[in-house]
Amino acid sequence: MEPVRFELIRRCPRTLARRGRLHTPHGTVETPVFMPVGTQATVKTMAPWELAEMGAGIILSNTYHLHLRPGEDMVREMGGLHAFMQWPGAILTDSGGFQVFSLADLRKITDEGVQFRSHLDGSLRFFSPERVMEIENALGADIIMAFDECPPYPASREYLETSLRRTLDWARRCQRAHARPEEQALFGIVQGGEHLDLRRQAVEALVELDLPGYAVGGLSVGEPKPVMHEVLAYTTPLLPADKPRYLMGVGTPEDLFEGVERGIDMFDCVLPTRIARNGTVLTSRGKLVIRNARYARDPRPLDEACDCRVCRTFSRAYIRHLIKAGEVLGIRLTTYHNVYFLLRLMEGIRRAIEAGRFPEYKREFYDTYGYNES
Ligand code: PRF
Ligand code: ZN
Repeated sequence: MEPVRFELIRRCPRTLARRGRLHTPHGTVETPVFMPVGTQATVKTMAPWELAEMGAGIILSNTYHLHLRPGEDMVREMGGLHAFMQWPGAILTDSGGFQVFSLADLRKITDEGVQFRSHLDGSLRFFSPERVMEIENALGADIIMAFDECPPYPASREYLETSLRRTLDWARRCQRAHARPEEQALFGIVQGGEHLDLRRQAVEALVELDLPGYAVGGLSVGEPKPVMHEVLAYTTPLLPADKPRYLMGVGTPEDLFEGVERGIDMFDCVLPTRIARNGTVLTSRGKLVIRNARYARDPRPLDEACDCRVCRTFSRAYIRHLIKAGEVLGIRLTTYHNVYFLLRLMEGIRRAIEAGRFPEYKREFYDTYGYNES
């Protein structure tokens, strides 16, 4: 029995959008879903009960960061990641196959794995597929990602071929080394850059492994949007319809619509939490920079169309004041609202797919999004 079972409930008759349900050992997650990012075993500034209150069902955390600090042995001793951070919902851990390439110093990649220096203390480390599985098994997330290489954009065709061969070999090694397949679902990651034939090759090799889910990686790394859309539209129909598909590190409101339209079920992105900490909020009319002087005496909520606790309670003027004064509550409030905003957006998308009106819902969203000055 797979620990994570995907149930397909409904498909949009006019797009590739799907409405599904992900049954995990830590609850059922309605899809399409947005997963808030909790890199350091915390969704920055949010208590787990706040995430639960806003309706988050699954969050993402990171192998790379938790291995470096506090270390997976300590997390295991504390009962695993769920118990350690007191998050009752589902957790997915990314493999470090992205962070090693974006954060670590002095990387040396071989077929065996990646040697690198910790960005925290410079200590020498080695990640192989086997080592990463050991770490992800110790952390104990419900969904664990295979160790991959996320190549930069642009990269030469030759480099992408070599890199993909390695990523596919690593996926096979991850599956072999995975010690807890009954408790944790291992997802494979499709790479291949902008080359459709490489994407196809990646899908074929990974589907051969019959994994419980598949991710599309290597996108939103600087390529033009039309490239991402083309790769997605080409790749998702090649994947088995009865398995969940996860688009890694993608999550602007527009990207969520475009991804869902092309058959994606799961997303994660630091966007809502990151921009919240510099005082930017997502609203139904686009982004709003709350530090701006024009909000100094604005009695309205962050988003007049939002019913989150923050919007039901505080004015733009007050939140702007907190942020300007460097008060921690300010970024807690903007974070809460932003995560809530994306969770409600996904809820709206799910309802629209159920009602057979996803394309109309998308158009309605684009009609108002981006028109800030109400
Ligand atoms: N691989 C992994 N994590 C990721 C990515 C990837 O390609 C991306 C690319 N957008 C984000 N996070 N393992
Ligand atoms: Zn709100």
